[in-house]
Amino acid sequence: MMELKIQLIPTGEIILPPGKNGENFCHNCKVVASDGVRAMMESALTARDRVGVQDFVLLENYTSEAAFIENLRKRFKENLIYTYIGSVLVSVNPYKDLEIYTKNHMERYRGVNFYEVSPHIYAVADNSYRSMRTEGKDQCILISGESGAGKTEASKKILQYYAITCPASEQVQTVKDRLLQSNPVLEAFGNAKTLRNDNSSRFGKYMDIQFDFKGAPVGGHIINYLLEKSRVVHQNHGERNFHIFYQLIEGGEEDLLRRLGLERSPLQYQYLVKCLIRSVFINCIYVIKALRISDSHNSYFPFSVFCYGGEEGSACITSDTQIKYLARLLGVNGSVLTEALTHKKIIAKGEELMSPLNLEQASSARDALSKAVYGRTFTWLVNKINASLAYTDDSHKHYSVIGLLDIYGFEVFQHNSFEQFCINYCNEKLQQLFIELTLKSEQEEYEAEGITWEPVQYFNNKIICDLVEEKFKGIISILDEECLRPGDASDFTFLEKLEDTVGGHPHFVTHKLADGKTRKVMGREEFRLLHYAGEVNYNVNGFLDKNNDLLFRNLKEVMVMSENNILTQCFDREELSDKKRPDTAATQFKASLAKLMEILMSKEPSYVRCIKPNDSKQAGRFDEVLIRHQVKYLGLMENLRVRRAGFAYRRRYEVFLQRYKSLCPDTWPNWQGKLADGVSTLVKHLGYKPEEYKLGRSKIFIRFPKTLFATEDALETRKHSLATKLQAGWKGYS
Ligand code: AOV
Ligand code: MG
Repeated sequence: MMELKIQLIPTGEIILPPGKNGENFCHNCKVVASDGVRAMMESALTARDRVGVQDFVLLENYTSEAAFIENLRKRFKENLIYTYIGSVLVSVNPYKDLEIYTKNHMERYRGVNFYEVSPHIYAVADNSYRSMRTEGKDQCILISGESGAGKTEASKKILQYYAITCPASEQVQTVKDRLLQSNPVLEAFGNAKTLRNDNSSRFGKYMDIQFDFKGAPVGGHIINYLLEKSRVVHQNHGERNFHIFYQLIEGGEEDLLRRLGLERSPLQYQYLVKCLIRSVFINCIYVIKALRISDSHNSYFPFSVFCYGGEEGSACITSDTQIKYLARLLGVNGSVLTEALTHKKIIAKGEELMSPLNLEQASSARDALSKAVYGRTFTWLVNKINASLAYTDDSHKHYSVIGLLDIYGFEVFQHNSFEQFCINYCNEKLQQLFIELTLKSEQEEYEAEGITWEPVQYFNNKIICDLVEEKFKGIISILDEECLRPGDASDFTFLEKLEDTVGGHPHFVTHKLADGKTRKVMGREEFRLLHYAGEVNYNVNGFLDKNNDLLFRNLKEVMVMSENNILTQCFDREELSDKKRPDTAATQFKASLAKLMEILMSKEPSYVRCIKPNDSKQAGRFDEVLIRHQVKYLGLMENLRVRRAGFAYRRRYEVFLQRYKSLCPDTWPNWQGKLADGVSTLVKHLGYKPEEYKLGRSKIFIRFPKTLFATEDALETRKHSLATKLQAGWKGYS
């Protein structure tokens, strides 16, 4: 019987263990046998054609976008959703459950070199973990991509990987459980169905996972960024409010609903009726208890009843029952609350007067209160989760960190407002960081190794970040200026001021043309930003209010008197003293993003670039136009070119020499001199041309994959012939 023996050569970056699709056989698979094996080899190579390359760096035609997309398509068709560009992981959302996240899969990636196994989110997680352990440097994993591309799923997979594979003890298990449990709670309160994604994150999340010296997760900390709280009071058609409301109404226990004064049907509630699909109820209350967030009888989340004001002219509350429930839940006096919801306190000639609100004003006061209560409760919840995750063991205070960033992705709707402006600005900042760090780190390595190279041209989106955030002349500064200006400031004076100040900016457009004519395709209430990821028209309506984010003073006064033990922690008496106006929403957001960038810069980054395959959330649909657009704006082609224009492979001298020394009589069996000289002797003997490689301080840089492939081939041939000769009793080098 013929023995089939297929040998895979561990070339580090190139080879994979066998996979069911044959994707692991690449062209330097060598067959140590004959005939029948050749057929097998051929089928393996065909498989390779079918499934594409697992690292774009290996693409023959690496500058061709078409080849790039084709490779993605081949892999997507075979359910191979992950592909590398060097160490960057590109992930395409499969929109279906794949059997690739089992414990067995986790085991396969544990402690294994990045390139020895097929691309996977677990490989990224494991690589960061090992770097943290071996190099002692804090890590972060940055997950980006547009809304619905799979960022949140990716971050959950990473967290699960650590929870399963890292060392455990009883105490550590509790931390692991809490880390995992924090997700459904935060998603219930912070995610919602949008037109782009049924489970869209409406807040940004950065989570530190803290590891002790044994590599066990011992704590965590979450920073949340700007929750889209306007969703509490308004949703676009086809979208929903935050999941928690539907979960509560559809799945909450009778007793709980009774106490909250809630009816079963969301149709009852103005805030919830825009889109009704059934919710899967996750019983948050239980998880909240498990997290030890809430153990007091008086700490129900106080956002369950809403009331509307009455007639034209001056508003009134139509339902006594509702206001009673509301007052009870908010822990405030009913009549004081009623007055605050229907009147505004004004000061005229030094005297305080209560002026009645009309229906519209009362509605917006009610909405402002709902937003404030929800937004602050959310922050309170994050703080509580943090307290529950805090690393408490004083004896081992030192810990290492892996940070996970999962923000809201770039989004464009028919109608885009202040929230989209902030979300897309946040994505600009992240893209900026990606550009700086990928190019910078690549450049730094060449510098450190004393290698000169030609930088690759790429679009730097710094110009757009500046347009938004620059002091005095940036959009946020102009918005703030209008927010603080007394008198006739409005959303429209803001737009006018924008036109005056940044009208000539190459990434800013309004309906006004330079020659005084108007651009018909644009509304008069809009400005357009040419983002790195595409054009977005923003409607200025509501910008000032949302940026000011103010609550009428008398509503604030009511809230600081609340006896609800959550709200007392959310509304501080200090707020009533008019010492300093709080920063506007956009300015706070800008400052928090600047801090985030600092945090990320201080860590060793890894990247996951998520791609959305189609707009209909369908499995198996590969919409080429949509994908090409993302490949373009994510800068993946540039990323690949930088990776290749530099050098496709780099190896430390000792590693290179150890592997290939048998290929040159001067380096075999051991090289006695300097490592660099040994490598130089070896590659000259192998016939490397000067343009194919460079020698740095501690590493050899090889420009083309084919050079390394050829060397691998030579090594294999040599091993083969050596084996034959040894069998024939041969001794010595030839
Ligand atoms: P996002 O986080 O990038 O969007 P999600 O991670 O919420 O996107 O993914 C959207 C949906 O795609 C999920 O609810 C899943 O149904 C599906 N999905 C994503 N990744 C996978 C995967 N690896 N395997 C199977 N299904 C997946 V946003 O938060 O809207 O920016 O703001
Ligand atoms: Mg998300």
